[in-house]
This record gives sequence, structure tokens and C-alpha cells, in this order.
Amino acid sequence: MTCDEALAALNVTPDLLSDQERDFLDAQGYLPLPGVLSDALVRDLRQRFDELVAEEGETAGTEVHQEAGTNRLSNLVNKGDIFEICFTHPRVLAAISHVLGSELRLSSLNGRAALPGHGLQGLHADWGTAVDPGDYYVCNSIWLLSDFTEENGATRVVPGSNRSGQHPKDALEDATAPHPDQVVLTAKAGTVVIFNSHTWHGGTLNRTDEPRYGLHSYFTRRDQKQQTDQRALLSEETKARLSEAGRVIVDV
Ligand SMILES: O=C(O)CCC(=O)C(=O)O
Repeated sequence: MTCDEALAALNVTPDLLSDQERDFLDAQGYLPLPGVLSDALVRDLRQRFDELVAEEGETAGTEVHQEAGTNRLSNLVNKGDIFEICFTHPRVLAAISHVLGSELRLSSLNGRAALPGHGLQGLHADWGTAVDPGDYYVCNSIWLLSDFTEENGATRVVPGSNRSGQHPKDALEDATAPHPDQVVLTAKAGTVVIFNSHTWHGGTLNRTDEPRYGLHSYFTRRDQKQQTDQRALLSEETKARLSEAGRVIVDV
């Protein structure tokens, strides 16, 4: 099955996004999609998140990396069918393929909960160098499992930085400082925010006494390396469980 066939089998069609949504994503480098997850699914995903953090203990997140002051999880494709929605949802895939084209694959599926008093990251791009506007290699989606607020460590983005032709490591003196143009992505749990990973972004400080939960479903052009080698990391049981189209998206 080709990638185009897999996207068609998952009911991904360009008309799942309006012209305004596509224009916003192109110009601003991000796009909130409200109401992708029901309240019940948000609750169940958070419960699975907490179970995995407890089960994996000190090794949690190590398939990709750990980050002080956060609970990180990785390789979630292999950790329950509850996560399948994160790489098969039609509207999400329509937005990701709008940025990357249809020759795409999942790079990694990770979780990140910013703990109280922690979570501030420098503004960064998920790609090592500046790119020309329109020539994109990676695109992320953050799945809100908490309401994201100004206080609890919501992700910030610099709108339009995807088109700047500049990389934050070259352009910013202090990447952790507030940026004059930054927007903090406040939204309800159940929202998915697509962000072009060349858009400068980062977690903010969680100033509340509750963790801020999110999942990152991260995609790359099919000719680029995956952040987690899905063929190596997925069990035979997981590979057998996925639909043919799901296997194409994950590339196993
Ligand atoms: O979870 C977030 O708010 C953003 C995380 C992020 O950009 C990262 O870990 O690279």
C-alpha cells in the first residue's frame, strides 16, 4: 500500500481543512483543532499516561530522552491501542500532510507532562538548521490532555517563524526569554494543536500545583530518519494489531 492509499484508507482528504485553516497553518506555522478528543478519552489517556510513568519508573522516556522536571514517555505506539488515534486521525493527518506532502511517516509518539515549578524550555525548532519557507521536513502535533493555560506550562510558539528562514539557535541571544511575538497556546483539553516543527516553540513554566499533560505525535517526510526506529521498537504483537494503513503511516 502506498502512502497516498494509506491516507485515503484513513479517510484523509484535503477538504477536511478549510481554506482559512490551511492559510493560517501556512502563515502562522500552527493550527489548533478543537474537540478532537472526547472528555472520556482525555481521561483514559491520562490514566494510561500515569500507569506508564509508574510502571516504567526511572526508565520512562529513555527511548528518546528524559527532561528534568517533566515526566516523559516514548514509543507510545507500542504501549496500547488507545494511542492509535494519534497517528490515524483524519483531520490531523490532513494538516500534517498539508505541511509535509503525502510522503510522510510517524517519527515518534511521545508524552510530556510538565511538573509544577518546571517545564520552561528555550525556543527551539525540531530540526537542526534553518529551512527555506515551504521546504519542511518535520511537523508535530500536540495533544492536550490538560486544559492549557497561561499559568500551567502551555506551549508557546512564535507565529510565522516557520517562514523566517532563520533558526532560533542563530537568531536568539537567550532562547528561554519571553519573545515579543510569542503566543501561548491556551486551549481546552481534547484540542490538538498542529505545529510545523520549524516554527519556533517550547514549553513554558508550570506555575500551578498540577502537572500539565500532553502527547506529541511527530511526523517526518518519509525520506528522513525517524526519531524512534519503529521497526526496531515495535513488538510483533503491535505490528499485527495495526491496520495496513496504520502500518504504512508508522512505516513497519
Ligand atoms: O510539551 C510542550 O509544550 C512542548 C515540548 C517540546 O517542544 C519539546 O519537548 O521539544
